[in-house]
Amino acid sequence: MQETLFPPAPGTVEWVAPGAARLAGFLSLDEQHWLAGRCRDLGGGPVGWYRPTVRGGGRMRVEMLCLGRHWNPLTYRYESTRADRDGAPAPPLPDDLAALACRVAAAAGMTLAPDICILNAYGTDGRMGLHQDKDEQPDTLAAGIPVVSISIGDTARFVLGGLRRRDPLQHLDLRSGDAFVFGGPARLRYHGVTRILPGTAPAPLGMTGRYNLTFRQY
Ligand SMILES: O=C(O)CCC(=O)C(=O)O
Repeated sequence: MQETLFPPAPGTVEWVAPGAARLAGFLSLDEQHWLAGRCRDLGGGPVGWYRPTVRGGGRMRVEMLCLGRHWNPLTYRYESTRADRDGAPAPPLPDDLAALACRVAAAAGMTLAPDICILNAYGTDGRMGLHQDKDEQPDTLAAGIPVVSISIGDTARFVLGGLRRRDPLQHLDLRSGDAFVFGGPARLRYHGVTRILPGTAPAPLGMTGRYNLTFRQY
């Protein structure tokens, strides 16, 4: 499915697949501004952004910071410290960010008790290959507890596939302030980001590139 020419009206919950919804314009501009500042501060903090190397030696095309638990790109496991980087403990997931994720999940009629946030910073040439989020606990995955994703800054071309890598892909734009939720039967769908559209961030945010926060329950 190609992205439609006109974005959906703000405040709508647009089901793109069973269990997968885009909530366009979920955050007001003020909230986006606040969240961009939170991302900047967290990423610039003492345990901040780094560019991970994955199994096989490839470097990711994003900078990452994990809150709550660290996702180790070499083992594909969640760990308490950043063993693949500097051994520092994963910073805690702040309550205000966790509360925001709960608000998004509730708007889509789902519940989540987030204890992890993977915060990604995309440059204008950033992207993320097609993958499944399946490193949380088996019970979480089996229950279809959702992943909540929030986008800030430049628009991302997001792809949502099926449960098999070769399944057809839907192309969706995720704009600044949009949320995306995938749980239930969509929890293990493949997804990724094919490109960032430079210069599309709302001017008042004064940023280039994109932040994406994905909240998960371990
Ligand atoms: O940046 C996005 O929209 C997707 C991020 C993602 O797929 C992930 O962190 O697992």
